[in-house]
Amino acid sequence: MTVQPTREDRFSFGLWTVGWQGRDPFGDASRGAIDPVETVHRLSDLGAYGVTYHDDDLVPFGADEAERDRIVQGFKKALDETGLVVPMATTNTFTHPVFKEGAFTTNDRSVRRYALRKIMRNIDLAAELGAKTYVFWGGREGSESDFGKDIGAALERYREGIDLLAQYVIDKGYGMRFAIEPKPNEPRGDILLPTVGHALAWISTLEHADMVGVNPETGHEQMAGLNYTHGIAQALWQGKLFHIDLNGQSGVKYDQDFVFGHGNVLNAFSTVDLIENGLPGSGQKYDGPRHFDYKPLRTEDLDGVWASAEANMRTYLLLKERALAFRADPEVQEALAVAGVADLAQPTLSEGESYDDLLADRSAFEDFDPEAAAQRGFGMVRLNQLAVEHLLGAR
Ligand code: ASC
Ligand code: MN
Ligand code: MN
Ligand code: MN
Repeated sequence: MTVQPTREDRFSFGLWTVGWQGRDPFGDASRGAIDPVETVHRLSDLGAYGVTYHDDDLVPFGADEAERDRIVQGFKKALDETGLVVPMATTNTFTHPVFKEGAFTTNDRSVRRYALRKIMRNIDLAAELGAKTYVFWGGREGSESDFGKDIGAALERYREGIDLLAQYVIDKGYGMRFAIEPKPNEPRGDILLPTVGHALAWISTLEHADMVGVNPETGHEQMAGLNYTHGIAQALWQGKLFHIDLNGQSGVKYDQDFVFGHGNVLNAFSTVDLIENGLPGSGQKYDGPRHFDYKPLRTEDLDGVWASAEANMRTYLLLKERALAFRADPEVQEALAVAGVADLAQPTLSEGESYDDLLADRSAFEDFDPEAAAQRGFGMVRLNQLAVEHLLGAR
């Protein structure tokens, strides 16, 4: 069983993931900071291909130009030495208290203008580092009071901001795409664009909608009680799955950011199956990085941090192996046929058939026997059990 990650697997990690020091609302940091240069080397040794960052993960907030330059040069040197790439970058518009009421959508216009400048500055750096995707996670865009925010105006300002940044990227020739990352709540009581569906609908209103997609995070959809695999499937079908944040979550509660698979493991299995096998009916397949956005548990020491990074990749590769075996199993293929899964790819009307033809087709209604059709068993439980048995390594 080969579970050794390689560059071809295209695993990537945020600096902020392994770098999380364990600070939570109830407790102080339980670990020291890790230098980004060390992170690049450790991730490379573990077999990852990419590293991602928020501006402030790399260069501490408020550092002067000379310090910024020194840090960026050191980071670039580590990338050169290891061959690691920066596929994606993003902005921290949530930690500093200046963003406590929002960034794109705060009621304070001066903070909105400052946020745009902070983002543009990091987009320049992201382009220099070769990033092709720029993520927007609007953790502070939202409210706790339904009376404190004009939601319509907030969505307009969000649109104004993303439209401006898209125009900036086009004018600069950066060749970058944007990915909006939904989350229902935390840190704000209610966050704007809370789910993949909300984000997709809002994206359709943008001036450069073609260059804006989504970056769904496993746990964020599950915090809303939703099925992550369905969410990324719809985004994929709409040509909008630009990036993914894989992690683990156990039900509807605070954002746990567990290791991928440490939570709803059956859904993690269907997630990997979808990523690796695509949507058979429409032939669409995700081809971006397998990015992990998790937090090593606060209980871990530094050795535990690197072991947890490895755990994400091992889990992914094990699930990938199971997914391939599942698809290749003749009994699974038979169960899929009984369930009629592939039949759904057949259009409901024949080619050239009109609704008049449908109305004239007596077999579709007048002679159709709904009682007989209702007798059909789809064998979904058997199919699901086969998935569980493959997942458990029993087949
Ligand atoms: C991001 C992103 C998140 C948050 C979180 C910060 O950029 O994708 O989910 O920031 O990781 O702790
Ligand atoms: Mn999260
Ligand atoms: Mn994320
Ligand atoms: Mn996160």
